[in-house]
Amino acid sequence: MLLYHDPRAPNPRRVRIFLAEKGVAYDTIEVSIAASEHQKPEFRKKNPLALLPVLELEDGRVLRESMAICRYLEEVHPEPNLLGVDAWERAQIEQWNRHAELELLLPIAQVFRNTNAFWNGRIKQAPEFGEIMREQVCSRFDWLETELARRPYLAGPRFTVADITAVCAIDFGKVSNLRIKAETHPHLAAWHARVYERPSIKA
Ligand SMILES: N[C@@H](CCC(=O)N[C@@H](CS)C(=O)NCC(=O)O)C(=O)O
Repeated sequence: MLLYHDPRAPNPRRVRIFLAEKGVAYDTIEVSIAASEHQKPEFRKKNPLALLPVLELEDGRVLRESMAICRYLEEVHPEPNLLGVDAWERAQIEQWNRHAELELLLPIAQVFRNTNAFWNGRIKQAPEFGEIMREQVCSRFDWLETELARRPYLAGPRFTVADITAVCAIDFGKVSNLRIKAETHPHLAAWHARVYERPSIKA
């Protein structure tokens, strides 16, 4: 398997952590977003949307969208389970993973895209919208603080894909000065430290 990724981008990191948890060997090709390599016709043959990650199988078939890739990997490498073992747990994990995508990763990415000089001249920016998204992220950190006071991981008692999405989102916030602090968010910070005990986090 071959993963097209950018080491600095959050969505490819989700897949790398997922693969590390599964213990699956794979090769990588770095596609630099900063150098606009993802816009080149060669990469667009893999993903016309010019987005990372893309997973290419041995037979040349390609998969894009982080969760589609994770679902495929879970089917072909069922252990350790990261997407749920029964109807209730699968639904819980889906719910929390969607929360992590829509309530954390999306607004955090919007802060970056609309306020950071990296995107100057690359996309149209709306800094005011970026600042509105910043407020939303801060309120979501407060909300997660209350949730994680009740259980060790996002979707329940064990580590799942929802934690992978959330940690990649939160870490990506740092570039926009969105940080969780132990003084204001002790349970969220403790969860983050717990996730960082896992070797897969270095992937
Ligand atoms: N929903 C997609 C999102 C993919 C995505 O937005 N990837 C970012 C990197 S984290 C990207 O390639 N951005 C390049 C750009 O916006 O030009 C997924 O999870 O795969």
